Amino acid sequence: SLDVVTLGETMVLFIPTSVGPLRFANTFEKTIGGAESNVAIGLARLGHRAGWISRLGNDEFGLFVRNFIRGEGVDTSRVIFDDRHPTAVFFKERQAGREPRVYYYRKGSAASRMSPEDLDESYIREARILHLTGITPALSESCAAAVERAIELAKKHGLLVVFDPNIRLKLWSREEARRVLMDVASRCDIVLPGLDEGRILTGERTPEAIAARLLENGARAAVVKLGERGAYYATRKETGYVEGYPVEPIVDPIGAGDAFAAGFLSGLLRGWSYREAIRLGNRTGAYALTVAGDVEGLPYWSEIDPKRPDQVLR
Ligand code: KDG
Repeated sequence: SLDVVTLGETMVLFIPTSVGPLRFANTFEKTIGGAESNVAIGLARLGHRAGWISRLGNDEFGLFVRNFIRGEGVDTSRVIFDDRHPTAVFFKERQAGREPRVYYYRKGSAASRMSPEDLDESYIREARILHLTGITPALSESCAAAVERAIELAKKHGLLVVFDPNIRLKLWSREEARRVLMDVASRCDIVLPGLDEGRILTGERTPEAIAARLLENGARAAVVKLGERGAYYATRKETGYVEGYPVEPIVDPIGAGDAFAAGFLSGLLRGWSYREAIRLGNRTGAYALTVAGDVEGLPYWSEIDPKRPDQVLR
């Protein structure tokens, strides 16, 4: 049985070896990126059993993505290979001193064809936590329906449902993202927005007001991620700030939210308090900042030295 089950799209990711406009980039490193598989890989490295549900093209890149994720110890037994639609790819454009730009080639991908029928109730039922992100409902109507079905099954079988809004404005407008994601969030137990995402979703400015609105909207807990300043959380019983881990220099912030989710969920699975789980999430998030890819920075449990809780060891 699984600790965490998740579903979403994972793409082949090409990262130029040079900095500057993509049109001049001639050599690339090939890896993978996908918010949900990033979280699953992070959890597997921290010692948990994670399962990732998706569709991949029945093509070379599909096999690469599956083998990569499976090689990290994530269960991929429910991945469906689609003969008619391809595996998606995306590119990062490295910009000096700034966050990389992302270019997707994902329209009509195999994963965008995910649907409620792809979900196996007996598989989901066995897990303790369902992790979802707001990327999946942005991919297609059938993906949005799959997310709804996953929530329904999770509730039926008593899983904790955790939701990272992961707003991707290359996939839809602010207005649509807000409408759909607030609706999804209303059925989830824990919501994990970044500060900017919280502002888009609720129209509020401060972490306190954002978290309060997410609780009113239906969540049991909200954690607003504040980068190097850590995170603010609120439940119906407690609120507070949990300090962060400044990292210097930041190589690439993309994927830090997923690394946060992996650490946070690991803490919850270990039975820790919200505060302790968020502290671990802040720490695993900091590791992700140290590399250009999405998953290469995710720490192993053996690197998380509990005797040195204030340190990022790399
Ligand atoms: O959270 C990181 C993700 O954004 C990245 O891996 C790619 O899943 C991805 C997406 O859709 O942006």
